[in-house]
Amino acid sequence: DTNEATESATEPDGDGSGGTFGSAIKRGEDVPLLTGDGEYTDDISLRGMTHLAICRSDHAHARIESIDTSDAAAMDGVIAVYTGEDVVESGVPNTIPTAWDLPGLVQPQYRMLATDKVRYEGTGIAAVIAETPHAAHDALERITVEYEPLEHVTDPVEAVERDVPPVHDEAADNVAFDFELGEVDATDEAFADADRVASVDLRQPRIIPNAMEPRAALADWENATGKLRLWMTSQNPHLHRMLLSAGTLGLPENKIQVIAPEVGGGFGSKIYHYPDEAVTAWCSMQLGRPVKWQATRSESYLTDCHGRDHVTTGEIALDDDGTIRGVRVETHAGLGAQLSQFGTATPSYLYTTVLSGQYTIPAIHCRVIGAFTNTTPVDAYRGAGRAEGIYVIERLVDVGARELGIDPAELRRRNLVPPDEFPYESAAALVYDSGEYERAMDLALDHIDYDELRERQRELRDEDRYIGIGIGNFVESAGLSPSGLAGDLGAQAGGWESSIVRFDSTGSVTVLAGTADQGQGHRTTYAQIAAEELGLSVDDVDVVEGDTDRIPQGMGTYGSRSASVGGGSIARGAREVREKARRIAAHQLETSVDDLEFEDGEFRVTGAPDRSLHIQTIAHEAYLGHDLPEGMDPGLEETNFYDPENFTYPFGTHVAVVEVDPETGEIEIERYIAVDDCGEIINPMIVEGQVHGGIAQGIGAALYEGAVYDDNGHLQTRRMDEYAVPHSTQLPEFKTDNTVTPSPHNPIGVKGVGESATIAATPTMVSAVVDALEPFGVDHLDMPLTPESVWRATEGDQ
Ligand code: MCN
Repeated sequence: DTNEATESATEPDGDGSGGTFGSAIKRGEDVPLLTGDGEYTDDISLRGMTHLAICRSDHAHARIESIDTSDAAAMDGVIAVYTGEDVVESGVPNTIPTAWDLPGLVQPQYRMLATDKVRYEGTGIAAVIAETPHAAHDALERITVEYEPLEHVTDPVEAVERDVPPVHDEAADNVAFDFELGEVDATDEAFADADRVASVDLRQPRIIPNAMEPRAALADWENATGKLRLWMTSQNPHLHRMLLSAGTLGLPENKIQVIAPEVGGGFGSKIYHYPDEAVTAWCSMQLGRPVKWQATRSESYLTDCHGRDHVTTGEIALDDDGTIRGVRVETHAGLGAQLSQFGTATPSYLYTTVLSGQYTIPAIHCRVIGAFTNTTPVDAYRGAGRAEGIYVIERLVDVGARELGIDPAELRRRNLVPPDEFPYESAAALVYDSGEYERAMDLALDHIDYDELRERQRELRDEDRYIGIGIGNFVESAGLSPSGLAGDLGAQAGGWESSIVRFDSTGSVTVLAGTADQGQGHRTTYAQIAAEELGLSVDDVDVVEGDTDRIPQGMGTYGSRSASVGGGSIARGAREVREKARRIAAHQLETSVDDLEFEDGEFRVTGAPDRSLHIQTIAHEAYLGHDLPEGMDPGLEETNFYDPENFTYPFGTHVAVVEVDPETGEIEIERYIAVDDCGEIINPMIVEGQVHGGIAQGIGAALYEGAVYDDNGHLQTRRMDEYAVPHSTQLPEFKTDNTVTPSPHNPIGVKGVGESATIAATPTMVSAVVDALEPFGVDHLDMPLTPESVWRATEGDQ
């Protein structure tokens, strides 16, 4: 039931296309990655390189009384020890800026190294530079910091409601923002008029992203040219260049080169501009020597931005016939101790705007209180905001179905946005581009013979066996554009993407893309897009990403935007290249452009097929420049900027079948079906891989994961054996399927897929377990659904 992988690039098959778009071509990038030839940041060494280790606070909240670095500085191999005061004295701007403003946002100072207070365990206080990593880490032990401990708070509700010393003096009540979306009066009215109201109180725990490669940076400051080269684990080198330049280091962008070599996973955590990479760069600028920093695994757990951390009350208003009349939500969102770049956008716009899910809901109102807490900063983790929002609406639909005694699939069906309503403007302010929600839902339910399985569920209950069927319908806003809209809402960066499509004189093509892969397979899928447009084989196309000096502009990889925005840009650029080649062909074949057909890379004169020129021959001619149309410049390449007119809206339905053992609380996942619609599919095998990974992370969040802070504000889950991610043996075989509803506004009809399954899997799993527990009167259970919490629920103790 999976897509067959072909051994190598498929041959072009005509119609102006290489026929490679849509093929399950094996990922070209995998051979070096799997054989150890991939070059990651820590694999790079430079002459005279030094090593950085960062001294971090072991208090959650404390005033720094003194820092004594003299013993550390005197150790063998130690070159320098710097504190936050040294950074201040150096005169650099020294801010870690947010990238998304909100009305009334409190933006406290965020510096590279703390000088006055530490606000979460892991706050950077001092930097040790040594000849070896070991010497640098050993020296950390010799730094003496005296603290005056302060009361701390880790819970976003307590932060706002309890009388605690504020995390930042600027926000006395710990409220960074108080955000509202939707019509409060219309929603109140809908609730007053509706036949029934159901509600749910829920928590979405903090998730730690767990990329396989911990963050790393290598900075090389060149005194002679005043230029900084920075290799780093980045999902968006151009964004890092922008954020580092003016706000942090005081350098113009053309004096910074950011290079992201191979990056071993990100899941959002490598989008952000953290203090650590900036400190690495600053230390190199001080010493005039290369400086490398490689986070340890525990350091990553402690300092990589976490995800989620929501405490929510949701209500749904319904009529007896199952019509949803309104939704009302209030959420406390934990932001951590500092504002990460998109830590403001994630729980506000990205979260609230998907609260309509796949349904026609006339009235929606949501309030989000963004709270500072003494914890690691929180930002976008795979599914960012959309995952949290879809979780809320799907839980609400389930409790609503229970309240009305209507089957949960049926209640969903009655409220789906019908296909002829697109483009559909939801009450949560999004305009969904296209969708066939019922088709995808039916396909998913057919895979499990839904009605029969419901029957079996009833029979098994008589035998004290408890199976549950969970349904997760999702729609996702992917792509984060257009730029003008993002700007109106507070973004400090654009939503466009840029690429260069370049033929060389031998007829090979290089695609230079502003996105940056961390495992998604861009080198393969981008080659497929360009090859398709140019009538070539993917073997003719090289894809380059992740170097701001080679690729002048870009925005990066997040928000499942690379295929639609990056890929859209490449397709547009390739089409422009093709049109220039057509004009050269027409000129040399002495015909008009309208008389040329393009097939298999060949321009043929209509009706005279022996008169033809291949696009690769034209590339050679374009660089010779001997015989071009009058006024045409030589060369065959195009730079494209693409700013889409809307997000794309992937959607689908996931279904899980579980059996719960009430004696032990153990959950057995019997079936897992994922039907995803990401528009036109560039590479079905890569899409399936994305869905598999996404489901694993969604199931992880539902059943196992969650950061735990103890009473002292210490992170208890700081190692792999303390933070449970699912093993492959704990996951069932996934059955994946697709429907294809093209995005009408995207040049290649694609929608994103990178986050879809993470968004869908979490509510699907919770829905399944709660469904199994219906005979025990359980309406909702908070994640993670550990055996203990499930067992307690069966005992009536929730
Ligand atoms: N694709 C396709 N056809 C489509 C849509 C996508 O073939 N209709 C392909 C794309 O060409 C790309 C891949 O699927 O190779 C994912 O595309 P897209 O949905 O555009 O997502 P991005 O490439 O922008 O990746 C970002 C997304 C996010 S936001 C997170 S988080 C995430 C994810 O991707 N983190 C990942 N998937 C990940 N996969 C790996 N291996 N590692 C991560 O850190």
